[in-house]
Amino acid sequence: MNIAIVGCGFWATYQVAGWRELPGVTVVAVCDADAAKARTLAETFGVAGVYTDARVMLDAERIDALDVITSPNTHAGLVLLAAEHGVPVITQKPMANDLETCRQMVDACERADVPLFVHENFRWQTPIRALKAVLDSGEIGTPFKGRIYFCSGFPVFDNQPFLAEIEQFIISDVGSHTFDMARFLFGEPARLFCRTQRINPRIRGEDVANTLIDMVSGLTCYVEMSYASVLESDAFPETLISVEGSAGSVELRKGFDLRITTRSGTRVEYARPPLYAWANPDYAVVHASIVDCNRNILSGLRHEGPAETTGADNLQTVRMVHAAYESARTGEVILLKG
Ligand code: 89Y
Repeated sequence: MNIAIVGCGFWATYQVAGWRELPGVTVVAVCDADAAKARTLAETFGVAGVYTDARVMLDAERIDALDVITSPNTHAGLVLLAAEHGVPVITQKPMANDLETCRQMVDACERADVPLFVHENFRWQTPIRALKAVLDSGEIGTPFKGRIYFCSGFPVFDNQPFLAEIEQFIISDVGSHTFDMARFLFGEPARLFCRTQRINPRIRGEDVANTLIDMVSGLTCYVEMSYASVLESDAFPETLISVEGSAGSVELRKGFDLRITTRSGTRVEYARPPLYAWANPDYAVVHASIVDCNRNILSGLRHEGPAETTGADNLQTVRMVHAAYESARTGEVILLKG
């Protein structure tokens, strides 16, 4: 599998390192409008092809997939370019900044018969998979209530300065993950209500969002997100989750402890992610999940099994993101079913 990368910024280093963990995969070319960035990434990983124009790269290289790691406003153009070249394409989240563009991307790839995947990695984190296994085992009975908590004061803008500039920040950047995890754990949403705030005066978008979601199953899920939290024990980048069911409860605490309580007592499972030497310690659990997410996408690319985070699947998560913005704007509950 020959992969080409477009976008050689902060995240690309980890994405390339993640690909290199998988047997049979070679990153053969990298591209960035900033030639120095492309050269640096290529030199770090010994990549032969270095480009500043994605079209030139796609014309010149024989590749099995294009991995798009640019800022969200450029995803659509690059996905359409890949579709035009008949090249399977993977894009970072959010697929695009608005729902209509996401739909067009999915439609264009379907029409060109080109597989489209979204690199949605949070659902691939070791502790999230372990939590899902507990739910699927039936040990806590039928889940009726969930809480997904991602609140932090971590200075995300230092590594990803563009996040301070975007008008829609935390729901689009983090809600893409938390809402996707809600779907992964609890099924599809029926309706939601969201309130947002901007606490940090130096950024453009909202940095706090609280969303109450009714799932089709009847479960009620509360999703809390913040980058304005001053906390004794900041869990960044861990997502803390608790679920109550008819026969028990499960809680994912900071440090990857999964505490499962039934009427017979509490037991603890440790759901620690693998530690890769190349991972940034501040993001270790997320970086480890890049490998598992890529492995799943690879199985889709090789027709070995279905990939979970296809463009069509991710449209459902994108609908939630924009329903949350609509709810915050209008003060209304937004229906999602159907
Ligand atoms: O961009 C975001 C993501 O995908 O995970 C955490 C992050 O880096 C900052 O919010």
